[in-house]
Amino acid sequence: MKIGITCYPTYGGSGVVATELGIELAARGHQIHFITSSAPFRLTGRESNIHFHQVEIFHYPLFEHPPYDLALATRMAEVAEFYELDLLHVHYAVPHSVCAYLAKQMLAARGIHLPFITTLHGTDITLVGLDRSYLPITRFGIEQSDGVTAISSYLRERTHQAFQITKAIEVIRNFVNCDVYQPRPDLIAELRPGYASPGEKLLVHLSNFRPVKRVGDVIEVFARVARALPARLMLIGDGPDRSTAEYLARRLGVQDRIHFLGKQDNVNELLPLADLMLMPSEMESFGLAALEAMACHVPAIATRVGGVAELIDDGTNGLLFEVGDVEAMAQNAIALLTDSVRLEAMRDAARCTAQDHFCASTIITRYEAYYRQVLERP
Ligand code: GMT
Repeated sequence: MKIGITCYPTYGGSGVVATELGIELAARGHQIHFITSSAPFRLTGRESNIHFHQVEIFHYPLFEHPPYDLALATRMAEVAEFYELDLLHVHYAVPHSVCAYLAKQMLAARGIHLPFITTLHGTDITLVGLDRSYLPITRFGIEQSDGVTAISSYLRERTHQAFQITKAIEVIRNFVNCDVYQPRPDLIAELRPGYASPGEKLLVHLSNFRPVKRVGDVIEVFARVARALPARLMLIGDGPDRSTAEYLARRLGVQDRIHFLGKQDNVNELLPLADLMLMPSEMESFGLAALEAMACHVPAIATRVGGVAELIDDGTNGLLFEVGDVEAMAQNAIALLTDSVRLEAMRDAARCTAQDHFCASTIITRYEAYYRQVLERP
């Protein structure tokens, strides 16, 4: 198939899923055309069957806000026509589903049929799309999509409920390439000493440091853990709450025990170094970061929100807590980190969950089947 993919190409989970999906589909022989504002960050540019079409935005002094949506719709229509795309797959509804709808209508006027699929990821439904300024048009974009997928059952229910739509939504959960994300003893032996001394436990948090991730809770939990046992923390990612995290780390006296790594491309090499992940988010429609850690043999301490329970089975492959309960998260992290038998069992269970239920090999087949289903509709 010839598939156009649009996403936010920066460091969000929806962009990661879209890019990894494109890479996996290209590896299976499909022609993938990324139509985005910049090159998706996980692309190396060396992959076969992958093409990148940058959306150029024309700036004019009259425009207080240059109309990116129009430039994107125009580029989608152009690429679809020039490269004879079979379908467009847009990730994150706002504004991508509406841009795809515009592109589809532009081409329909010229006798070209371009179906499009929207994948809902999270705040496009739970936050941004719910704002009155976006709700009606987001609902319209979803309803006009030829196919809609959501990354968890939770998000599907939430969409039906919040947008009052009856349209069928296919649940296709997040995935991870279990060959790329896996425990690597050689790499651990080589790299871990750079982050933790022998005898120290290593915790990790990976996010885009937005308020929804509650990075402050990560620091609070870690400070309690570090008071109880020798430990270090790797913070991977960057975003608006980074300086708050730095300030809090200083206030709690743990700044020297934290590696602020910023944005990293090779998280698959860093995650396996850790013993435990912290993901105390206010909301996660799924929790891709936890899945990536689990595939690397690292269980997560997370919050019982959104679709997280579709990934983490409390007490088996990770631990779940109420949002903000940093005391319980810390005490349970300490108990787990000092019980090597239980920790090892949880690490094994985490890796098994990723392998058995969320491996790219299984989930990509679901996307391919769904594409065919949408294309075969009259
Ligand atoms: O915050 C978002 O909703 C956007 C998105 C992103 O681009 O970071 O994150 C969501 O998509 C991920 C990939 O599908 C999910 O694993 C995350 O749980 C989800 N984030 C939230 O729901 C907050």
